[in-house]
Amino acid sequence: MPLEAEPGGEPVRRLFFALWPDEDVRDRLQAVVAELHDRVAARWVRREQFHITLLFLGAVPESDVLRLRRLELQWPEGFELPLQDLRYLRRRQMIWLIPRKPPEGLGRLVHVLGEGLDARSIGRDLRPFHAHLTLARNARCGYLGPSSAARIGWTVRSVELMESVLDRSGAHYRVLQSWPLQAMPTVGSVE
Ligand code: 2AM
Repeated sequence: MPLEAEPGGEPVRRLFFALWPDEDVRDRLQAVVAELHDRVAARWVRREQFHITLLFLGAVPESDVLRLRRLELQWPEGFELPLQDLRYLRRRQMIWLIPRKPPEGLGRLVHVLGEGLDARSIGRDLRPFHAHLTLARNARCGYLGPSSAARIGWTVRSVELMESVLDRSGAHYRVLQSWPLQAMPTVGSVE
């Protein structure tokens, strides 16, 4: 299905699925920003806005928003998501934080989600998924070097349906729905 807004005047909302960090992970992400802040000119993502987009839906007609909120899927297990590498995308002027090796659990989650939406004919951005957390836009810098703070261990236990609301100060994100992933096996458990 195409991603364009629905014709016919039905109200639409700008939605995406994301991983939404807890306060502890936000603190550590903010520490990475604080470390870079003085040496890189950029529009930094605010602490309360940090997230990783899994699938971008774009303009979703109101009638599909309820269907999405009631989505029932066979969610995979939660997983550990280490974010350790800073990447500067010169052409796009963005700074990303990325996992050196995206965990299999992340790929599984994006796959389950994509299949689930396709089976329900809900349109989405079909571009391939590149795991990243955007730290900054309009960034102008050279080599970023390693960040001592950028060794973030994030235990992902849920997936979120997000709404992006645009106002004069830019985009604001809010969680519309959250689904728990399957519990991870306990490490070291003995039969
Ligand atoms: P970005 O951080 O790499 O820009 C909300 O817009 C979120 O959806 C952002 O995290 C953005 O990723 C992501 N996104 C993915 N595809 C998008 C698209 N086609 N338009 C706008 N945002 C998109």
